[in-house]
This record gives sequence, structure tokens and C-alpha cells, in this order.
Amino acid sequence: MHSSSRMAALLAQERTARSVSRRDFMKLCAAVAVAMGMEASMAPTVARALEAKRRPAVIHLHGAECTGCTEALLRATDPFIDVLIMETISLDYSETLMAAAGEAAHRALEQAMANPDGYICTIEGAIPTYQGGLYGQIGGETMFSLFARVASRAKAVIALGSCASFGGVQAAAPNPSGAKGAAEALAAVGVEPINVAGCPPNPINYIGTVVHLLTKGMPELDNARRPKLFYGVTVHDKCERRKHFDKGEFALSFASEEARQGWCLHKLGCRGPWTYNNCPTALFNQTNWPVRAGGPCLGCSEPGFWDELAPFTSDVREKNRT
Ligand code: FSX
Ligand code: SF4
Ligand code: F3S
Repeated sequence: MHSSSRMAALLAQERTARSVSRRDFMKLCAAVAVAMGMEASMAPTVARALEAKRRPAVIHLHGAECTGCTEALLRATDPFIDVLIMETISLDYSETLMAAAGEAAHRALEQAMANPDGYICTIEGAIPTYQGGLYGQIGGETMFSLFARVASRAKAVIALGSCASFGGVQAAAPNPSGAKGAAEALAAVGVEPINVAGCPPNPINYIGTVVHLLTKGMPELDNARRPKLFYGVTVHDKCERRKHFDKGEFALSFASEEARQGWCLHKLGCRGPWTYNNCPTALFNQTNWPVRAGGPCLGCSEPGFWDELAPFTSDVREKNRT
């Protein structure tokens, strides 16, 4: 190909890439607007708010976890993860996503913490606390000490996922590492996180929380420190199987015709009536959510998840929660 036509082809490619990215960015803004209780048509308002501000620096720490929270972010296809990261935040440190390792990673953390504009600290995973936090270490420092050091200096702290929020499965009995959520583990150093709960949480709730911090400051929280915007109503309130619950139509086996027909999964263990989350309306990847896919809600965004809610497929009434 002649060099000038090759250049023209490259420029056309670049323009296409940019317009796709812009389209994804607007999709993100629309999804965030809806999750924040606005009309999708408010997307340009969210976009203007994000574009008017400098992208906030984010330090993302990993504790005791399965990394499913980051996986949920990485699986976000609409908008794509690059749009989340490139257009809304400046992800200055993330042990999972950064290329740097060892000393270079350590230096990146110190640099990010020295940012004169400050930073938002995202904690993913629970914090081992027994024996001074010995059971979880990064670069020779306990997670307990590292998280306290980074989070106590942050402008805002977001606990991403139920492990970071409440301890989650990492704190399940007998909890040999003494794992705790950030609010409990770091209370002594004054850390008061926003809990974006869920195992995993919906990436939209995370980005929506960042947008809220940027545009309106601290969101209103419920008594489990979750933003009411995303965790204000129960899964049961918005569930599409709810009409069957109201008529007393309960599926008695997952393989039944009734379950396929959309009957209520309450007798198969659904914890939707006690679980505050926006899964039925926000959807994961704007595609689906557990109860529509045929599984009961496990209550994964509640403080009692795991021990208080297991075993998950038992009839809820056996657990005296009705
Ligand atoms: Fe916990 Fe996140 Fe559940 Fe996993 O990292 S909230 S176990 S989906 O991934 O911390
Ligand atoms: Fe409520 Fe669960 Fe039944 Fe849906 S499936 S109506 S959330 S009990
Ligand atoms: Fe979790 Fe229940 Fe939603 S299990 S993902 S809160 S439907």
C-alpha cells in the first residue's frame, strides 16, 4: 500500500476506534444515570459531570478474596472495561491490572499516595486480622498495616464486594485468619468506607458510586454503609417472579416446568425478600441476573452472607427468617 493511503487507513481506523469508545462512554453514562435513579436521557449530564472533573486517582488494593469483584469489572462488555478505566478514573495502582511488579509496583503505590490532589482508595477482599494480620501479606507488609496506611489517607474509601464490606466468605466459620470487612478492621484508624456490597458487586454500582463522589460528594448510606441509591430496595421488590410469589405459586424443584415458567423460587431458598440490591433492574452486563437465570438469590449483598444465610438451597422458612 502507498504510504499516504496507509496513513489514511490508519487515521480512519483511529477515528472509528474513537467513535466506538465515545459510544461506549455514553452507554456507560446512560447505565450509570439509570442506576442512580435518573432517566437514561440524563446520560449527557453524567458525561458532562465526568468530563468537567479531572479523573479521580484510584488506588485499588487486594485483600483476602477470589478476585471475582475485579473479574466482574473485567467481564463488563457494555461498557467495556477500558472505558471504565480510561474515561472515568485514573487507576494509578492495581495489583491485578498493572504491568509493574515487585519494587516498581511498590514505587507506583508510593507515587500514587503522594498525589497532591489525593486519591480514592478501593479495597477489594477482606482483611486478615489474627496475629497482627500475619495471614495476608503483600511485599512483606501485612494487608492489615498496608490497608490502614493507604485507606486512612484517602479522600474516600470504597469497599468493593461483600468480603471488603463485611468479611463475606473469607470470614466464614471457623475464619482461621480472623478476616474482617474494612469498616470493622480499620475503624481504629478512622476509616469509614462506602460498602459496594455483592459477591460480586455490580460494576455499575461501583462506577455509580465514583460518579456520585465526583459530582455530589458522599452518597446517602443505609445502616450497612451501602449507598441507598443502589441498595435502597430489596431484590424481591423488583423481581420479575414476584407476581407468582403474590399468587402463592412456588417452584418446588429447579428442574420443574414451574421454575422454567418463572414461578417464585422462595421455597428453593431465595433470600430476595431480605436482600437489598438492584440486581433485577441494573442487571449484570445489562444482560441477566441470578433469579432470571433460574437460581435463587443467595443474599450476597447482605452483612450476614455467608454463615447466616447458608445452606443456600434450604427452604427459607426452615431458617426462621419468614
Ligand atoms: Fe469477595 Fe471479591 Fe465475592 Fe469474590 O474480590 S465479594 S469472594 S465474588 O471476589 O471479594
Ligand atoms: Fe422474591 Fe425470590 Fe420469589 Fe423473586 S424468586 S419473588 S426475589 S422470593
Ligand atoms: Fe447477589 Fe442476590 Fe443479586 S445473590 S447478585 S443479591 S440476586
